[in-house]
Amino acid sequence: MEKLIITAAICGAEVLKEHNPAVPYTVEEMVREARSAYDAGASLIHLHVRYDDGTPTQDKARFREVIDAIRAELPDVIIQPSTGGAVGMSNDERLQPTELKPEMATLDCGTLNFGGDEVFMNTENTIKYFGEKMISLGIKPELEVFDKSMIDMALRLHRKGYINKPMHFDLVMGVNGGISGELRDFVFMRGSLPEDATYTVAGIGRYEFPLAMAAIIDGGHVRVGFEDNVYLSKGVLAKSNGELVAKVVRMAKELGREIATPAEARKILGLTT
Ligand code: KMH
Ligand code: ZN
Repeated sequence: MEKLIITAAICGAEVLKEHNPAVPYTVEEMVREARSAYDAGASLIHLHVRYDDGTPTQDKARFREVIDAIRAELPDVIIQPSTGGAVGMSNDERLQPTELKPEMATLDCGTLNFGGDEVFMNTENTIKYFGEKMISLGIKPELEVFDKSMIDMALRLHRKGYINKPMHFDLVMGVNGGISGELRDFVFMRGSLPEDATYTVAGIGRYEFPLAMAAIIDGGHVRVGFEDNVYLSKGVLAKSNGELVAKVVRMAKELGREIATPAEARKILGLTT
């Protein structure tokens, strides 16, 4: 079985210090959290950025500042900026970090309710626009799918030339508005992917570790981090993203799955450096 790529989604756009005081906002805090995840075994950082007061932003200059600071400490880690940003941002606002030509970026494959009155908008034309942009800049998309219909959309847009193969999916499961994170849902989602695709699973909240376990057994990859879940176990806040990564590493070791280095992760994902 392939080695396990662990992604750390260290910050997100919605989670706050009120939820867990270790959620990073400043550049220094972002570096601290990236390092803790890397040292524990993460090879890939899924990156949102904030201003110092915690406000989410897709500002290119802020992304550059955070990426440069992480790179200075962790030269080989894969950095994957979000193009999802936060609910309500415009397409061009969201796309700003792609101008920095990262190796990867997320590409969200459909619209979904996001709790309360929030709607995370990704129309077909938005997905095409983002897909074309990533192809033109040589960026590998991580296809964020929050439901089965979004896998179908990604496959349709691949056939139309907006997304290249080999495709890499992130099965985001348990968002309030998307598919839930039960094992039957995982089997359905995973079974709907093309044979030549790779995937990672991001279980939200209490689904994080059960779905990590399922993906480890299945040969998939795993995403954890404060963006998705702030608890190490029921009622126990994680002190760092690294603690969440370390738990996945322990689970993988018990199941005999080795952890990928960034170089090995690049090979598995077909990234060129
Ligand atoms: N913050 C969510 C609205 C992504 O990074 O591409 C979107 C999100 C997905 O987090
Ligand atoms: Zn994200």
